[in-house]
Amino acid sequence: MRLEDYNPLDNIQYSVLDLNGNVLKEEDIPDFTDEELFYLYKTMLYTRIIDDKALSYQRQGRMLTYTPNTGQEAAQIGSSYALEKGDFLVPAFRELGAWLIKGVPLKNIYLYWYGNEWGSHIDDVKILPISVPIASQMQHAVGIGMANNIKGEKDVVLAFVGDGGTSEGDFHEALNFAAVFKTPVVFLIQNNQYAISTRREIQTMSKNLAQKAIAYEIPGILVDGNDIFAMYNATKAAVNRARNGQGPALIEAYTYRLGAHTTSDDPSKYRAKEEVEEWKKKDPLLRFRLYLQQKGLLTDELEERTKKDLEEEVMATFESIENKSDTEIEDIFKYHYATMPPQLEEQLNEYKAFWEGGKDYD
Ligand SMILES: Cc1ncc(C[n+]2csc(CCOP(=O)(O)OP(=O)(O)O)c2C)c(N)n1
Repeated sequence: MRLEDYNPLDNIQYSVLDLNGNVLKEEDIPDFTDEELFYLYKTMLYTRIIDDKALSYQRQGRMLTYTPNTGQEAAQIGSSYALEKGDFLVPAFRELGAWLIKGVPLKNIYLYWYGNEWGSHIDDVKILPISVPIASQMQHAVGIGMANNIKGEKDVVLAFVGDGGTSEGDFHEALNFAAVFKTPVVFLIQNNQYAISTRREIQTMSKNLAQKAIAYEIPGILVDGNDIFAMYNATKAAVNRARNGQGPALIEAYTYRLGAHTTSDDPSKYRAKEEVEEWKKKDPLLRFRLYLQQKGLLTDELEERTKKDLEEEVMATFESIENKSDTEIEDIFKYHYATMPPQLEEQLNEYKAFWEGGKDYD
């Protein structure tokens, strides 16, 4: 497919499968082996189980704040599967499926959400750490793209942002510079319909978010974000053109956050149960499962067995990090400056004294 053939102003989502897993566009089915298809589904299941377990650990008081991904698996997994090993993934904070596809070990992910920044220390994977300041990662993505151009490297950057992030200045600055410098960056908006409690419709007057590409003279495409094949194809097309020196593109993955914004949020305060029920019918796992079942690649028995194995793996991984931090107190203070300034040193000493328990201080 060519991104240039799609006009976001048409406001039509690009899809390959319908809600029942039937093929809408036979010619757009990616050329995956059976093993690849199963691997993609298994990663979707893995993502869902990791989410469910993290929520239950948090409710048991065993995990800190966590950002659920349920409902957004196809947007994350389909897109990141289009990357090569040398390509960079630049996440926001809700991209669990993409981290897994890129090769981030679950241990790191759980460590991070457990409150240990060492989780962000990931060897041999081209990925930036989680970025909580909304849309700030967009600038970093463009910087990496510019560096790739200067070095003459052909690697591409896939940068994620939420629908809320598109209202930040960083988003627009990044798109502008990416277009001006023709950087190999694919911008992917996970439009899960909400920025915490602010629904997309009241956040911007644009009909869709893909059309924001037009102002920057780059291709923009609106994609059914719950369709793993559509997400893969659109991202692959954007990645290919970026690698060929044709510059950036913008993809809007139209999806839905089925769970809460974080474990501190109660979505029933700002959205109707009926709305969530409607989106449950569009669950990306359901659609892909139906497709695989029709192809004879998935049975209930295989699904149950796979789930059980994954659950055991997820629980064992969490237990391997729980209450086992070997982080030094100094780590919190050490990495901000090459040489620690006196104020920070004073704070470190106070903090150490506090933990040693021997000394009162104001
Ligand atoms: C610069 C900045 N402003 C505000 C916040 C508080 N905040 C955290 S998440 C969030 C909403 C983000 O919405 P969106 O970009 O749609 O991503 P989503 O959470 O839906 O994945 C906000 C406002 C922040 N982290 N950073």
